[in-house]
Amino acid sequence: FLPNPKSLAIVGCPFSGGQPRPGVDEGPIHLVKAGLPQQLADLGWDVEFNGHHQFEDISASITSDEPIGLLKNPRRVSQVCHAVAQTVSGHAKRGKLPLTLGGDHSLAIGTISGTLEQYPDACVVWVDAHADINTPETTDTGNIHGMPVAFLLGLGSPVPEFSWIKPVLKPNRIVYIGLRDVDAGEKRILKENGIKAFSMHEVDKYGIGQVVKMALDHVNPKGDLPIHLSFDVDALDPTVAPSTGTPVRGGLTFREGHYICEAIYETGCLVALDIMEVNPSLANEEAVKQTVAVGCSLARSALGETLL
Ligand code: NNH
Ligand code: MN
Ligand code: MN
Ligand code: MN
Repeated sequence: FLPNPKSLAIVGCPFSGGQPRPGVDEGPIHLVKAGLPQQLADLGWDVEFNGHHQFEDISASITSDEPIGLLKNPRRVSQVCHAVAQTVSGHAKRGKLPLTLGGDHSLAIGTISGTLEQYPDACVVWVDAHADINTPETTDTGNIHGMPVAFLLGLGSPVPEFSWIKPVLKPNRIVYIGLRDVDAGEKRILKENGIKAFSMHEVDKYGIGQVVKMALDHVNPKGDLPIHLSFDVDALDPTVAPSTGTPVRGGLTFREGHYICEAIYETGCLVALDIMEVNPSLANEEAVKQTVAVGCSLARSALGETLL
């Protein structure tokens, strides 16, 4: 599925409305300023980047965005994700691999909807400390970045403001790696829907090589399905990626994170990539630099950078 000649489009998404901490909207700006487009061009990709997505019109058109139930900024999140879905599916239709730079992880409602529009049988590898599968009923925080997977699966009672989402993702087409902070309601949802997840416990037990193999065997048993990789940098240990909104100790090492990306590139099935939740306003300058650099190197690994 990898486009030939290798061609990708960067979808910079300066958006933070799916969670409360300001600054994550600066993530894509820092990743691009750090040289990511050129780094990918150096790997042989034809890189399209025409500036970051503009969400100002959407924000301006929403005069009041009162919570719906517990959901915060629901109209803004929904409309931003709808716009991102159209951008991502548009790039995919034109044979480009969309690389979305977040921004908070609510954006994955858009990116994965966009991917599934073009590749209805795509599977999702979700790398995260969190399962992001709360429904509007189970959420404790009301932060929509903790809910994108539930929306994509069509779980929970429908929210009219999000009715554009086609809940076409199937529970057996998503797999998690890196989980270690999963809410009680989310654990129930994962069990009830038989969703496969490899937590840090399994990473410790089997090693990352075996975990990635088992994850891909589950979600892509014949190796013939397109893969969407959605990588939340908080999957990495906070010593590796400190500048993120909800760091959780005990995460993936630098190499484990990169191994996942390399192994998925090797499948030849990658069709879309998200690098999410880099927040350059959290932590000191050195830590920000380190986190931005890790975001860039994860993207490079997923897009074919090899060690030899
Ligand atoms: N589970 C929590 C919630 O629903 C935290 C989610 N936070 C994340 N997810 N950063 O990746 O709010
Ligand atoms: Mn800045
Ligand atoms: Mn996440
Ligand atoms: Mn997370």
